[in-house]
Amino acid sequence: MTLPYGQTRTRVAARHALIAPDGHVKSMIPGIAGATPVTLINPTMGARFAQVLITFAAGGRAEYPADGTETAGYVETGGGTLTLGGKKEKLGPGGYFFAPAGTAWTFTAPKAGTRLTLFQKAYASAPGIAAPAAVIGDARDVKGEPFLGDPDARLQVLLPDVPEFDLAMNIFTYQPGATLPFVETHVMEHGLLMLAGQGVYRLEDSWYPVAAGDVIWMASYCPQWFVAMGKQPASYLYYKDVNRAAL
Ligand code: UGY
Ligand code: MN
Repeated sequence: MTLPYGQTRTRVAARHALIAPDGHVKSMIPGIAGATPVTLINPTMGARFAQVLITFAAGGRAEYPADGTETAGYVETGGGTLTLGGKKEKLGPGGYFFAPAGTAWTFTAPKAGTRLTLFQKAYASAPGIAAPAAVIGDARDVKGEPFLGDPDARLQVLLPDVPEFDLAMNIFTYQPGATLPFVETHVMEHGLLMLAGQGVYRLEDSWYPVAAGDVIWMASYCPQWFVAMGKQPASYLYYKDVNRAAL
């Protein structure tokens, strides 16, 4: 969509942000070559995690070292080869992974135009709870469960829902007209990528029309609500910090 000069749907507020694709600017990241990384959310915005979109050219690669950062990754389009924890697997659209802190990983041999979204945070250990293990999966194999009993709003939980994991990565798919059942207000933060369709997102006291390609940051306690609109289902990928003490 071409907007008149000097206009954008992007809004960056104190406790939420909508980043529309028209405003993307690359910022190179060590270990990434032959690709365009865009850091869409990070602590400079007030977030406690980062959301990065990497769009690969043919022959591009991403190499991440073993350090204190953990990464959940999702292939939106295209595909490539993931090397993680002694495994080497091809990921296509819907392929995803979790690389625990202390585990190096690479993504190589991408198809031209591959879009890989990363959610990254510093791993938070908890007394008596083991560190999480690496995961490689395909969203097509994960059943969507009705959200709070609504079969028109289905949630796919991509990572194990156990205390070892201090982050979640889910896909929410809504039939046109379906909604989040109430305005949620919670301590967990979200990073979100609209994968398909359109709708209206309420963030604090603002209502935003959103469509595939849009990215949203919701800080802790940002009141949030969504309604899917149009004739196609709407779906989004999102990150959430989970399973750790309140203080
Ligand atoms: O998991 C969640 O908190 C989810 N229901 N939030 C959201 O979709 N904005
Ligand atoms: Mn939520």
